[in-house]
Amino acid sequence: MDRHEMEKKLHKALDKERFRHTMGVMYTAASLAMAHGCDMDAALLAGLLHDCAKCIPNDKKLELCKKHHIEITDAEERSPFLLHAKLGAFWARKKYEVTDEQVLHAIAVHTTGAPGMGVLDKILYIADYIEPNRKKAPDLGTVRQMAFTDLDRTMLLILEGTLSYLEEGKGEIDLRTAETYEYFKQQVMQGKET
Ligand code: DGI
Ligand code: FE
Ligand code: FE
Repeated sequence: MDRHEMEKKLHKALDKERFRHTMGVMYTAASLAMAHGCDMDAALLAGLLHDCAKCIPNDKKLELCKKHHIEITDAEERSPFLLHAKLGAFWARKKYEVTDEQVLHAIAVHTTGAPGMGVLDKILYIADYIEPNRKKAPDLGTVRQMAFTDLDRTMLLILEGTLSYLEEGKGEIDLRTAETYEYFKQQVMQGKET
């Protein structure tokens, strides 16, 4: 299946706003790939499909994960929207015929992040946060500028923002998100020492 065919399929599967966000993430991921010497086609594909499982009811997400033996953490059980990342990777493989494991991994970890994330994983995570249609975060200007020069520091900045948002009582922190934050804190500290 080529990218334009996928786009048509997603246009039906997503609501208008999610589709607009998807296009924003796709092109932002491509730009970040250019800036950081990463495969642009992989970035486009990851951006295009990252939220492909977003627009289904939460109970259906849980049901589908159980049916397909996709692991559900305690935090995911209580906040099933988090599962759209793992389920998205599953659908990217099954419904959109993606075989590139790096693309599938980037989709699977795009919401919580993961320790040891690769370049494509970071690009998708960051593109999701900074794409032009996003307007809510207070530090977006700084994050957008930093994204084109330093992926690790950008990850840390976004994770700090996400954790403080969740700590305000906006949601339960998944273990993965906390581990990812610790990982990037280490990465950035080590980078400063050398
Ligand atoms: O699907 P999108 O809205 O485009 O973006 P996303 O998949 O990155 O999801 C963003 C939301 O996920 C944002 O509101 C913060 C939330 N989030 C990230 N990590 C965690 C989390 N929510 C909870 N409850 N726990 C987490 O660890
Ligand atoms: Fe998402
Ligand atoms: Fe998204």
